[in-house]
Amino acid sequence: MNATAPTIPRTDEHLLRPGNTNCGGCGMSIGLTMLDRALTDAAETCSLVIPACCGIVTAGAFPTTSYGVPTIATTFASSPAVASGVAAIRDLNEEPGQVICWAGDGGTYDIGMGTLSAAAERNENIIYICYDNEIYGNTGGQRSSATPARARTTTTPWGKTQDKKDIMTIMAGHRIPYAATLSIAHPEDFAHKLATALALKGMRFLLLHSPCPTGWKSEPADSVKLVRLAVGSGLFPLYEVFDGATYRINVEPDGTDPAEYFQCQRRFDAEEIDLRATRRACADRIQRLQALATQYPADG
Ligand SMILES: Cc1ncc(C[n+]2csc(CCOP(=O)(O)OP(=O)(O)O)c2C)c(N)n1
Ligand code: SF4
Ligand SMILES: [Mg+2]
Repeated sequence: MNATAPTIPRTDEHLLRPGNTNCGGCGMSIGLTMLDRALTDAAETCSLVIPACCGIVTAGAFPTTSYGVPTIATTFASSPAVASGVAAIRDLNEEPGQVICWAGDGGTYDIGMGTLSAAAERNENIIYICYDNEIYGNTGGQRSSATPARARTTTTPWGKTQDKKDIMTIMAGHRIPYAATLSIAHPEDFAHKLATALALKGMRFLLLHSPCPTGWKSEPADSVKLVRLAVGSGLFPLYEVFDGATYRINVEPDGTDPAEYFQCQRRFDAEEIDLRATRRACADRIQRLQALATQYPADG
């Protein structure tokens, strides 16, 4: 008997159903809704693989679920390995559909890094989306290696002293077919990158900046504004890397002062932040990407 991957044809069901328990203004909810739209527009089927994180709490209590597609809950560290197996069965049976890992930053930057790196090195045929809320949100807001410097978390009450890990460079270093950053403040760019990812095969890594009003101590209504400020200031650039070799910047920073981003979140003490150093770091980040995009431009 052939094992079958748990993909089903899309119905008029949404990927994220109404009535879930996510906090108001949660970037992950908006990201899932935008992912749903991209899949529907591309008439794609999918199954989700989700490790321990807010994204699996979203599903709710058995036998009900907030997900309208087949969803596998995995242990914290194993979602890329589980997704690799599901995708291998799908491909063996020549079935259609995408296997999509939907994982938090803790499961991606930290505890799942080993299985993620292994799946990337094998160029597994999966889409991996990290919704990066820059903390372990589900367990009370502890720091992760995605937490930016100076952010106060429950385990860094005086502000984190280390910088955010540059996971895009790590993933590009695996020379996977596609790595890109996403923002819920730029829906057309989001849709374009999902369409690009869906058209490719192999390991595709997408990093979504995902506001978390609960952990960021921000107003739920400010979520989209916040991540727009992050793109505009160069704190979270929007770009693509193909095969770890060629680069494209999708939205140029607009001169926003990063101070505006910090001021809207009580996880930062504005007086503690060295704004001159932060502005310089943003400029350096963009200049480095511009140099790569000029020297090694992506086609088209
Ligand atoms: C091996 C292991 N360690 C710790 C936990 C507890 N745990 C569950 S979810 C989570 C935090 C997840 O953080 P992240 O991946 O960033 O997702 P978020 O909660 O922010 O959505 C932790 C520490 C666990 N389930 N398994
Ligand atoms: S804690 Fe943060 S990531 Fe988790 S559901 Fe609430 S807003 Fe979303
Ligand atoms: Mg998180």
